Amino acid sequence: MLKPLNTVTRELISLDGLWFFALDTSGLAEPWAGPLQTALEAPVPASYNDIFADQAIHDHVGWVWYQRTVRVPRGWKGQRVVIRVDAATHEGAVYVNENPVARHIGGYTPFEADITQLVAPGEEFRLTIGVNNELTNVTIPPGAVYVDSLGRRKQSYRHDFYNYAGLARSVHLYSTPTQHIDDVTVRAGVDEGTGVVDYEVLSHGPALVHVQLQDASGHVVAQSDGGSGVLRVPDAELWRPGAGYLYTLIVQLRAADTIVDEYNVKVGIRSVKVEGDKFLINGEPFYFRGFGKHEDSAIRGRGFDPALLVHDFALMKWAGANSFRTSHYPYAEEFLDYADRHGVVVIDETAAVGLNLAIGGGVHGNALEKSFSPTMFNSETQAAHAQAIRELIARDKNHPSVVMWSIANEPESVEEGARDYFAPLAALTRELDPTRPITYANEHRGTFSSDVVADLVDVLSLNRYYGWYADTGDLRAAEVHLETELRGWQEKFGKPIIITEYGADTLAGLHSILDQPWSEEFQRGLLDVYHRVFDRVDAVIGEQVWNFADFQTKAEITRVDGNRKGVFTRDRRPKDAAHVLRARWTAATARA
Ligand code: BDP
Repeated sequence: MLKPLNTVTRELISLDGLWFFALDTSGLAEPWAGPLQTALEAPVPASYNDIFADQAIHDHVGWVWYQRTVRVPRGWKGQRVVIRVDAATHEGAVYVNENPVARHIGGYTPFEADITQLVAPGEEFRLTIGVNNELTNVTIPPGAVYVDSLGRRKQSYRHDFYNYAGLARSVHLYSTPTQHIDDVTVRAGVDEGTGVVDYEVLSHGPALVHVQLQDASGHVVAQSDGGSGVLRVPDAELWRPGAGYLYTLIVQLRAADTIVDEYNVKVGIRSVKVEGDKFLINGEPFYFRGFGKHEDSAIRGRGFDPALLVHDFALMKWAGANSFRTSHYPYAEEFLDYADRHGVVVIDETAAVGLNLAIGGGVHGNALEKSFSPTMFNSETQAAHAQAIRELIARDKNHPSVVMWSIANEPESVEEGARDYFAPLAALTRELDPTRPITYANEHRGTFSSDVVADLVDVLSLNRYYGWYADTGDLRAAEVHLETELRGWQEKFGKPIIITEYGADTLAGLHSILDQPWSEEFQRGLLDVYHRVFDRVDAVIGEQVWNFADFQTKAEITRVDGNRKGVFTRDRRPKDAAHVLRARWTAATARA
């Protein structure tokens, strides 16, 4: 799934802006059949929930409708016309005038439709996109829709972030020639200083493939003909953490002397490998410092905003972070493009969060029934999960910043059924991408002795809350228990360990001289404890604090206007803990 681009043969129009908007409760039988009868307008990209001052829209369960008119540029005669939706959370249905053209389930990956036959250059058409926010036991992430005692439809879910919905990323109309490039896969590695770039091009039509690799100043360093091949770059300038050097692969379809189609892919030459308990980037041990994040901000919800993107990266750099995890879903592609350019290391996660009846929103409970069973997370859920993995890798495979796939967050990993559920998914991930290590984020019930999934992955990613959910307020006990557990994992598996979550809810401005949960001092103190332990356990090769910033959740009595484990507030002001991280992480950067 190639991201739409302007090239010498392709044009791109953004359809972002204000669209007409209506809930399906407005009594419209076929909202796509004519102009939407509504007074509401919704911004794209943005989640719709917090935009209107309206509880019913905020809480809506089901379909909503977006509509606008689009004029196809008259210069697109003879071209293929495609509509591309970067994300419709969680199900999207696209109509061109009254024609259904695309239907897609999975709220965080793109989809598109070739609409050439339905539109005419120079003319307008009506574009309607339906978006459904319902989650069930067979969607990724899972959830359940029920009818409450007042007869209202409600959505429940087990993940600890608000179920924001709508068109939170861009929508584009783009053109390609009829003979065109369908897909490009690049796998770059290093062989004793020589960059080795394997490429594969899928194209439509008889034209021949020619590829050229250019360095950052536009010099051709290698080229080749044919749909697949290997390019060798002596003395390659490597893509490194902190220095995202990028080459450009220019892919052309050529017939006689004309360029039939052209597409460009940024290429970072780097190697990634797990060896013993080390994570190697370009053969050197890498230590992950950073955060679990969310796409989350006031008003926009999960809506993409380039100002927020640049600011978040700036704050991560200020703190001395070198990496983040796309917890708990694939982020907008713009995040990865930026990370590629700036040398930020990414753990890329699917939206498989909440496959665990024993926890709800991080608050631990007891499972009354098994998570993996024919009536709960079953073979249909597993098929949806496999599809989520396929779409994640199809979208993100060419990004050098992505060094590892995380196939799930905190699934049930103790039950026997977990192994049957995850073994095929781990195998699928490896088959789709043999070049990157894989992991999943483990929750605390899955200890080194009870977890039945950990041996399927290369890196042990542990989310741990000693001092918070366990040993609440007791940092001395937290230190002992954390260290004992980490040593247990180290001895049993001999694999690298990243603590992919650790932290404490903290109300900015609340202070205490005691170990008082929710105070700024407690958050700092907890981070200090964890850092001391990490520095004593050799297999620990990374620390990613939960969370970068406070974020919205569903209404819960354990949440105060959302989850407050942010090191920054929701409007991105530092709590005291941010300074602790900055001191530790910038010192580490200076040593490296
Ligand atoms: C973990 C989850 C994360 C939660 C966090 C918490 O992975 O999504 O937000 O705990 O409870 O269970 O803060």
